[in-house]
Amino acid sequence: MNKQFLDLGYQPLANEYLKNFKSNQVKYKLKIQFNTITKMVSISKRIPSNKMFNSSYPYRSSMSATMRKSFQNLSNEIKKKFNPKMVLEIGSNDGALITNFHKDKVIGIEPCDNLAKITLKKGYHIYKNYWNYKLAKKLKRKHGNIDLIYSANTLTHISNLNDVFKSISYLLDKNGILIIEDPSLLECIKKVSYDQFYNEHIYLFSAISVSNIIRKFNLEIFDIKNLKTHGGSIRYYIKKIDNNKKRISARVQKQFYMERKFELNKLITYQNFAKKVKLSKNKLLKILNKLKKENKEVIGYGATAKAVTILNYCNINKDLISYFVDTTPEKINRFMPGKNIKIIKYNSNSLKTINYAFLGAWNFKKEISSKEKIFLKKGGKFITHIPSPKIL
Ligand code: JHZ
Repeated sequence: MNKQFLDLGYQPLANEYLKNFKSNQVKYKLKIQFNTITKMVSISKRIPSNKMFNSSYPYRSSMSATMRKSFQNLSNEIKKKFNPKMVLEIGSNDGALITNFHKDKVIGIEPCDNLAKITLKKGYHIYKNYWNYKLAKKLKRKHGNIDLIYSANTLTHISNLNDVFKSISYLLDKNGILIIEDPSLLECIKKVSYDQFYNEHIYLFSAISVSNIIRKFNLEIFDIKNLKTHGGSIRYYIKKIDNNKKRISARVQKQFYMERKFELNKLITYQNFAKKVKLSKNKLLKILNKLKKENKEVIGYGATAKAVTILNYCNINKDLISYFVDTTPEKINRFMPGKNIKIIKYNSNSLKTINYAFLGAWNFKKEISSKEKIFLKKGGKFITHIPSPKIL
């Protein structure tokens, strides 16, 4: 049974960066719910995939050194540990992972035409499709069973999870491995990172909820890795239940233990989280309003989807954050969704005359801090809302 616990107000599509600001940009009610039976946390209103993931999707996985390194490390691990005949990536984006593999040993699935083109041009084998059973059948006819399927930050974006895992289980070799990684619900609760919720993130996974759903399709988690990426993610290593060759790592039980310890299986945890979200909003607004009173300019660093949730939920306008800087070509000279706040192309002088920068990309704090040593040295300050709003 679904129980709503958080209302983040009206939110535009998190990656709909308009060229010209429109005060009537379409917004959707964003409410978050917990299923007391499956223990799944999800948003209550689903937007059709083709409205969000189309030929002008701006998010590029390879825009940060941190993510490029993470995908490179994973591809080395896959080659060394599993040595698969073929890797299939669901949601290959601009190729941050697949370009680490030989062109004949990897297939990408990417429905966004602009992103698919990037890897197609490099000679990779890409299917410009949404992931579903029909596609899985087509792939099986063409390539046979696949021995390694990988997906990062994609499956949580697909509404019909039963179809997702049914299709994977159908295509995966009986001794095959499925690796998925997505932001961790436990980390979100601990860090009060409510900005992990936006229309694209239909689900926020925990080991408990993933395990509950995949079991229906003869799949089980055999290992888990906690990652620092995207504000705390979990990489799940999954196999078929009837494949007894792989033993279940102790890390899996440890994760279940931690998630139960933090009571991720109980509604009250989410109700308490919702209270903390309200406090976080008030505290952030207090900081920004105080700086405004003191005539201090604040800019945003990293025009993230996450920041869109914050701006629209807290009703932050350009009087509080005057503009954002970002490196993504697809976002530059556009407006933060739902807000009259412009995104300016980042360059090494972007922070030269700036004193305060709000970390929209707080998940890259380490990478950004080491890049912005001069800013910090001259007394520049970052502002973050994680885990609690403060000037760093
Ligand atoms: P980043 C997206 O969310 C959307 P976002 C999506 N739904 C998802 O699941 C997650 O990714 C994984 C910029 N930047 O990765 C680049 C700089 O400008 O936190 C990006 O626009 N300079 C698919 O948007 C943004 O910040 C820098 O030095 O919340 C980071 O976006 C760095 C490091 C980043 O994802």
